[in-house]
Amino acid sequence: MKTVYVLNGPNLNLLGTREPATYGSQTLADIEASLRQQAAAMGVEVVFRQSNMEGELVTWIQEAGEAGAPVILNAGAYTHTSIALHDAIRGAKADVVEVHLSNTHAREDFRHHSFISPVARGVILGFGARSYALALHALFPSQ
Ligand code: CA2
Repeated sequence: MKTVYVLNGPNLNLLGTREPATYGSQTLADIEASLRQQAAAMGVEVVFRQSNMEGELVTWIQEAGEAGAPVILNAGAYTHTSIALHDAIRGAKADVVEVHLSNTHAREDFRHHSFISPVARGVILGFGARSYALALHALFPSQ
């Protein structure tokens, strides 16, 4: 069975509790449940994780690369700061789709730069929880 890693960075565990105007009202568990349902219908297994720790995300990207599994990555604020995540994606030759709930380009200047985008296969942002589903369909178009 094909596998996709869905990796979520810092503070995404707070989804659904605050800032619904920016991030929607779904919790991360809601997003996980909906993605699992869609992936199951496509015959794809989901490894879904969240961490507030940069190094843990690095380890998981390496794990996905070793497994040859693509990654849907919402690195949260590390998107805008993390050379370590950039290097992990490059080093692991991980096949990454960068996703964001919000349209980061329509927000503060410091959210306009991504260290992930140059090493990602593609980027999907601004569609709320649907960004994750769109990434899943982008990775597995014929399933
Ligand atoms: O839009 C996205 O998906 C982001 O990756 C979310 C990050 C933000 O730093 C990025 O610039 C864009 C923040 C996730 C934190 O989410 C919260 C949810 C509720 C309350 C507080 C934070």
